[in-house]
Amino acid sequence: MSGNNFSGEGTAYVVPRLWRNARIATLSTGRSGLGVIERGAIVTEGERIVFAGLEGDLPIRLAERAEILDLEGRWVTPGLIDCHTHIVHGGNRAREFEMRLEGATYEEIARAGGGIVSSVKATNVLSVRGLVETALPRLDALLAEGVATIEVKSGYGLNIEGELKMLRAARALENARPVRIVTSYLAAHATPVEYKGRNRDYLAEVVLPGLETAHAEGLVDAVDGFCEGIAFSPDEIAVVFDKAAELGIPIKLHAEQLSNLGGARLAASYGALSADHLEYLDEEGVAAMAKAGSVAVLLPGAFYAINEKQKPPIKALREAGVPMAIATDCNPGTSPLTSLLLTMNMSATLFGLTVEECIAGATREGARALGLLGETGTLEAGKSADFAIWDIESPAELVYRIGFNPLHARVFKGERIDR
Ligand code: DI6
Ligand code: FE
Repeated sequence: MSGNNFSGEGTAYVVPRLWRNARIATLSTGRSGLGVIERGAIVTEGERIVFAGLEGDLPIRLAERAEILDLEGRWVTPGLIDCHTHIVHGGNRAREFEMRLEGATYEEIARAGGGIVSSVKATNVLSVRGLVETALPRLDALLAEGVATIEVKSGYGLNIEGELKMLRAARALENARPVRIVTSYLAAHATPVEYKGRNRDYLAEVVLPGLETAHAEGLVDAVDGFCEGIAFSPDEIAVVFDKAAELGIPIKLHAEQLSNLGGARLAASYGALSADHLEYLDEEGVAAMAKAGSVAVLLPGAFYAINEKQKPPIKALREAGVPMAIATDCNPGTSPLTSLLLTMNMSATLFGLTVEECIAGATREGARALGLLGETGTLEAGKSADFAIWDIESPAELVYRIGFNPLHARVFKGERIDR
């Protein structure tokens, strides 16, 4: 895949690539809307974008020596970003899905040994290699739609070794495929059976020491938690966030998914990168997020799969200027979804996001939710050369279609990868 590096006389010289004859949606904040440039061109040098703009404005010094790739008028967007997933996990919960269709409740399923506990069992029996192998088909489904960056959470180990294994598997995905992986430590996802009714002991004996170990191994890009009646209270989550702050790790939170416990407010008080789900977010939570600059990560796949009726307060978020990202939440229980394109469609149809908000939510705002906006998420000079090339007539098609994939090719760190 390399091949455009010439080394001579001790200096490496990279031949720039000129991706010309393109209609580019830069998503640059310096431009309005999607930041569209008709008759656009992108120049990459190695892994970096060095120019993205009007082909007519191309500096001659770049154009002259570049390898030319004609995109034949196709649309180009930043590589997509799925900023909230649980793609590393063992097993599936199809049987549980069937039981729900037959009328069983979550509680009954959990009592029968199903629910999150069954995913913990199925995850902990696998090795790092086994976890990678079972995650790869899900990863490949996302990549086939032009995804370049994926956040992956732990949270189905619920013991130190299990959480470490999940994070090692997540990191290993980056070696298995051309993709950028960002990890979140989510040991505070559920209480394991052996700690039932003893959340504080679980935090003290597993979550906190596990975080120190995982961090020392370089496995943690962010710390996450599940703040919910069936999981952890704000006070308990605060214990985890205090440790994250002590270690200098950014935080994010599953908040206000099934009820309003003030999780988003708590997360915002720690300067959270994001608060995610947010169906039950109130005005106060919106204001706190706006003040902290935390991104609202919307997860319509989970909303759809559990047949939730309460929608996140999109209008209030919009009016308060809270940035909105969207993600698959790919997980075996509440969102067995591996399509970011379908997620865009759901965000529009179920939550009322505009086309622009959907595309920004799966690119620029996803990067912001991961603290990666300086590196990716828009097509601008200096950023990683991650982009998706589409066979579409207009960007709205990316959001409008249901179950159709118009990706022509993707480019990751300057290298073209055909589907
Ligand atoms: N919110 C969810 O919807 C999932 N986790 C979370 O924090 C549920 C995970 C599961 O049921 O396996
Ligand atoms: Fe989640």
